[in-house]
Amino acid sequence: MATSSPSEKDQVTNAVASGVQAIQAASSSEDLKNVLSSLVGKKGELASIKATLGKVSDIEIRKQLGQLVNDALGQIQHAADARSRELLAGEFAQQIEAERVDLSELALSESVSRRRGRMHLVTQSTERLEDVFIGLGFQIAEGPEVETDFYNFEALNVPPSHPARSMWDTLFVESDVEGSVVLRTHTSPVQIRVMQEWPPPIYAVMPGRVFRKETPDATHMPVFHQIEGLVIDKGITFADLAGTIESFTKAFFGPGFTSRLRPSYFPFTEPSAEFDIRRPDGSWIELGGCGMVHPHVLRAGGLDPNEWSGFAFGFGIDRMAKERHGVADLRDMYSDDIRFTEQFS
Ligand code: FA5
Repeated sequence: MATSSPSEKDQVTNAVASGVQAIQAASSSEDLKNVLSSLVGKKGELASIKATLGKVSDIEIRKQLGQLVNDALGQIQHAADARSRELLAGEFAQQIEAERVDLSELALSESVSRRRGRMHLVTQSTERLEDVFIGLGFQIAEGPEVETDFYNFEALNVPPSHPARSMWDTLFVESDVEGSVVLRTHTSPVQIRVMQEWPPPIYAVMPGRVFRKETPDATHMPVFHQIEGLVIDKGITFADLAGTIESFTKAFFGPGFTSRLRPSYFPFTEPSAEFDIRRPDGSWIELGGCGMVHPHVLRAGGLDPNEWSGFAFGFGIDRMAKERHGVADLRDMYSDDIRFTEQFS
């Protein structure tokens, strides 16, 4: 029986031995991939032995040699698989270590803690307003942003087709009865909800987001924030309203600021006023509307106007934040432009 020559056998054995050695020496999965392709690829030593098989005339020897080369390829692949598992496990452990976040270090590192985020200017102003009003004895209430026409208008003495509806450009929500659900145009509907739910006397402020169909400009946003105030007690007069606005002005803006009320019109208050505050330099800023709660509104809230009286006010938080931080354009506060936000961090 014919056998392959010892030199060809040795060649294959040596190729396997040096191949396995190269595989063991591979230092990364990437490296291993290259080593393996040079060993078993078309230009590898085993491939060149395989290529010579065609020239071996003895079929038996050709078969033996072919088997030998195939076994050698199998051994190399086996060694490569084992090395690959080792390398991957090491690389995975390395990756976990590299991505580990040491939270204790993060809290201690000054440079990292200086990069902390900050609350939005409007959130900061809202929290400060809440603090000031809590200091004046008020409680905080909140209401839904999606409101019924009843709470947003009707209960506030604005029946359908009332001309005052045009004071607010309303965004409607699709509903079974067309026009009966709106995105609240102001925080005033929360007055009604509070009156219905809280037994008087009531001293409450109600901050929140409101929506109007408006084109954004330096002083107008389609989505902005208001804070509503409601006081219901026995014997409340317009003087209490003026006094509260003045106390708030001094507490929020500082002792150098004063307030004034100008006659105005809102369907839910009678009499109604706009209130402005005077800066120490003598200039005025318009803040919002206010007035004595209209008897129809007290009734919608379930209160007897002969027993209870009160005042309400509502002003724009975004414009106050703009004023407090010297921001020229309301739109900048919502731009998420890093050059803007960095100024306040
Ligand atoms: C009202 O919304 C009344 N609900 C206020 C009120 C409450 C009056 C209780 C009486 C009693 P007005 O539409 O004027 O009123 O809005 C109040 C304030 O919200 C304005 O003075 C202004 O500061 C702010 N504001 C109004 N529209 C915008 C807007 N598009 N963008 C930013 N702020 C606005």
